Amino acid sequence: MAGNGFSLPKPRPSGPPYFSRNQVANALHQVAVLLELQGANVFRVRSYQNASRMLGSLTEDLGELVATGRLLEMKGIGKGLGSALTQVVGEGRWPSDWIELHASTPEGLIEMLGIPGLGPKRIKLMHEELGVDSVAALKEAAEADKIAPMKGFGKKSQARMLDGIDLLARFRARRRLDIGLMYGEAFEARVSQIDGVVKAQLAGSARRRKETIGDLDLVVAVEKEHHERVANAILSLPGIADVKGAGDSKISLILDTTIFEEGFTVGHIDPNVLDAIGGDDYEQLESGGTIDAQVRLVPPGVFPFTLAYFTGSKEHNIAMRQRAIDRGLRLNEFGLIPEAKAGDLKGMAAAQYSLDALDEAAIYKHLELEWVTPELREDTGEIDAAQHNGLPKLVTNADMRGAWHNHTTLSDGEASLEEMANTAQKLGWSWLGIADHSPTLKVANGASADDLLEQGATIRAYNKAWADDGVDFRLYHGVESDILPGGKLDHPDDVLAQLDYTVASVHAISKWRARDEIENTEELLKCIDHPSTTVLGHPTGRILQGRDGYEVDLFAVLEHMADHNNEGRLKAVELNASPYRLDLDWRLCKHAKGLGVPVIINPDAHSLRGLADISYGVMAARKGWLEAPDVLNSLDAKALSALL
Ligand code: DGT
Ligand code: CA
Ligand code: CA
Ligand code: ZN
Repeated sequence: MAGNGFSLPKPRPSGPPYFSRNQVANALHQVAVLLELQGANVFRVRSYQNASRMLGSLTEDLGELVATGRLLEMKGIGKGLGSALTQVVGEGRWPSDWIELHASTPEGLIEMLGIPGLGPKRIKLMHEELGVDSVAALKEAAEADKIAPMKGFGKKSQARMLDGIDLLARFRARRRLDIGLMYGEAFEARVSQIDGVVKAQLAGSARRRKETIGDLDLVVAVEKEHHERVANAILSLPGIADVKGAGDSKISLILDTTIFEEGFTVGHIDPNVLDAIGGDDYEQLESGGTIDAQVRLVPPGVFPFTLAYFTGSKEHNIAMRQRAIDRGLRLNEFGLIPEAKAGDLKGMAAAQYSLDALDEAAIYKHLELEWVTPELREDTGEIDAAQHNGLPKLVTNADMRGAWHNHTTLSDGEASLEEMANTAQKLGWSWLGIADHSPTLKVANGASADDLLEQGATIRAYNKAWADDGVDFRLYHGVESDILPGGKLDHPDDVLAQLDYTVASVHAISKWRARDEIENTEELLKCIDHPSTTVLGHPTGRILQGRDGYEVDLFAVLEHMADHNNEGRLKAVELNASPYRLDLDWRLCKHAKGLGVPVIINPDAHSLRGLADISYGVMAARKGWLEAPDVLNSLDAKALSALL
């Protein structure tokens, strides 16, 4: 198994149609790629590509098209392919030449397809000419400078391959939260629907809302006598690319995107940043990727203990277990067991003496603690807080009344000012801030001072109209100013002074990454001192799974911001909510809060859908212990305007 979902899925046990439209389209695409890898005739390759694309864009039911024979009449489906697909959908059998094609293609070549920017044609060439047959072999060849001299390759493409290999390695290891959650929620929903499942719940880092997810952990409550049947039903769900191990109570799987009936939609990021980290290739890597999942089936009475154990974190578990030991109790995935009764018994045998717990809250109660919300279970003080009634009342999506850092068509956004305002109102917000890019950022179509001020006039007109009509909504007018050398802002002071606020952000990432922490920190401090700087945007510039941020001493930066706030000048730090960024990191939110630096959760939306990414920022803020009063988003327009 190459880890990028290159395999023919198993038929659904429920009968025809044995495969979904998605699965068949995917299989056709893979056949085309394999044929190309093996150097087949271009027309043959193209016929599979076309058929895949055609099926992918169908709105009709595939089962019906096959049953009525209409599939055979469709343009782009020849006679041979038509009867092959009829067999696939109607009988649940893949054509033997497809199976053979998969079996005869070296795994290493398929693995290489996962490298961004590298297609089957060039893989085939390198295989034939240099004998490169795996990612590792390619890396070695590129490092030994053997790829560049090949005809049609060159130094640049050799360097890109090395970057791509690096990227692939990162993707392999972990997936971003938005992607992990999308898989996790789809998997949880499918397993929940299986007959005999009392409850299925996602645990692990996904439940704790970590910014990246290693593997999914699903805990399933099932009466013992149904374990085997439910385990089999899980194994025949769509979206399972491979089974790494399966017993009656423990299943280890690899999921691929065929788990999604509705396709694959994840969070958003600036179009130019996406380009910088690989553009379409990067997105393709994401949508063609897989994720590992571990499933545990347990009797319903044990479920809360197993759920708590596999939610973790490991550090939180260790602290909890110590607390249990202090009370003469043994805490594990099977129960909370008095040592005196358990004696030498182990595992489930000891668990018959467990204290009862109907839910997780009961486990915490046995240990004289309040229930700790999963986001906080990182052993950073939550157990102490839970003991002393000191857990924070965490911010929620419902607390969000607006956000400041969003783009329109004036710079690189997809939607107009009007459309953005409408969508914000539909989200139930009472204000929205517009902060388009500044002139220096040419790749993002940074707006000139004139255009910016004109946008301000439009905004004032809207605000007046809403006020006259008694509509409880207003726009704020800001800018996302590049931070220029010397910590300077990207517009003259008199222009900035006409705005409601300025989000100052670093975009010349490679330059900042080439410098050391001291220089970078000094530049940021200077920029924060500018009277117009209101918000420090995406403070490290990191792209999760994409690139590291620049080095900076954020403790010093936050302290500096705190000094300003103490003297009555609003300096807020952004928690950029794009799931690609989640920057400010949640680990630093608590420090910002402790220093009294306000946080603003910003979707950095470049489209209408991008506004909804704020929910990922809320997840990170919760993980960082933030409460509604700690984030500017919770203020109504009156209170916010007063701060400005
Ligand atoms: P991940 O998958 O790397 O994103 O992170 P997690 O937290 O999901 O970790 P994972 O999948 O290895 O294990 C799930 C949970 O199971 C983990 O958060 C805590 C628990 N766990 C795993 N191994 C141990 C262990 O050795 N000791 C303790 N106390 N708990 C463990
Ligand atoms: Ca996990
Ligand atoms: Ca795991
Ligand atoms: Zn932005």
